Amino acid sequence: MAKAHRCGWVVLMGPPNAGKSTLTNALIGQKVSIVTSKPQTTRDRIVGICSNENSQIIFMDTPGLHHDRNQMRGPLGKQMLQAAWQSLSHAHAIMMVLDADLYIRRPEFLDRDIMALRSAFHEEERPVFVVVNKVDLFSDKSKMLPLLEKLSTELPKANIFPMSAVKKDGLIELKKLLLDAMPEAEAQFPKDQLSTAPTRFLCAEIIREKLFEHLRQEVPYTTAVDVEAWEEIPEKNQTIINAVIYVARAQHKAMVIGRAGATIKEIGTQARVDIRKLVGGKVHLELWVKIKENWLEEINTYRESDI
Ligand SMILES: Nc1nc2c(ncn2[C@@H]2O[C@H](COP(=O)(O)OP(=O)(O)OP(=O)(O)O)[C@@H](O)[C@H]2O)c(=O)[nH]1
Ligand SMILES: [Mg+2]
Repeated sequence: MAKAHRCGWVVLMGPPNAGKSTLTNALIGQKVSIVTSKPQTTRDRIVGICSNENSQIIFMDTPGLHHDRNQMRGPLGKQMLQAAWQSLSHAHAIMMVLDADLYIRRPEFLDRDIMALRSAFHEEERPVFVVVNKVDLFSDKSKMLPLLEKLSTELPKANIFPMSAVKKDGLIELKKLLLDAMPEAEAQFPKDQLSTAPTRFLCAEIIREKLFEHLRQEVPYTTAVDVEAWEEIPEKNQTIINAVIYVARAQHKAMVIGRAGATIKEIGTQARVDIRKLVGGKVHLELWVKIKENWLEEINTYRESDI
């Protein structure tokens, strides 16, 4: 008898910088969500789709939930919280991603984060997977035992899963467990579709990733990117893209541009390499920096209408 087709939604949630976007990309096998070493990189729900002949799992990567609610104030903070909690309501299974290395170095942070987890998920009926990520960062795996014990005591119904998203250790096993948790259903998206995000949005995200990588302290948090113009010239196999980097202050504009334009040039060069992989063919990328003091109040980023 033919195997029933499974299809369902999985949400990735957790504290900032735990590796949710890295894990999303690893599960999809392609980069759909940007990754940086700075916390609070992801600002929206990012949907990545993993299909094969008998199944389709739709992953929702979400913004990290900061333990300090004050860090998630204002329209941007509100939007980030909303993206995370709304995604949770659509999920058939929940994946909490935690940074194992952080809790081994700073055990007191686990109590803080586990309290939030317990209150959110102790009566959860859906399958909960607690991914204990970044285990590649320490060779003595016994260091993990107190952490695993505490998690299984506090979250007795959860499936605790140590792994490394960067090294892809444990990935196949995790996918199998997730698949078993998916309902029998037909595919909801074409099997070759990797994300529901429009290419223009993914392009703006790539530029934002490079801003996070090149700018220090609070500056990347005060920037937003908007792709204003997009022109495809098939006869030249070229895409011309104009994007605006919004900053909140004149001082930040100078930092984004850098001395003699060096920083923005580097951001543009690196972004173009990744955008080429996304769109194929030649890419001509023009970046502009504009000051818009209240861009944070006027957030109008891409919103998904499919769920
Ligand atoms: N060593 C190691 N580093 C990892 C692993 N997974 C993620 N990282 C690193 O952790 C940092 C944060 O990764 P992200 O995937 O952006 O984390 P996130 O949870 O999506 O973060 P926010 O979007 O800011 O909430 C990056 O520097 C990653 O390279 C892992 O398994 N091992
Ligand atoms: Mg992220």
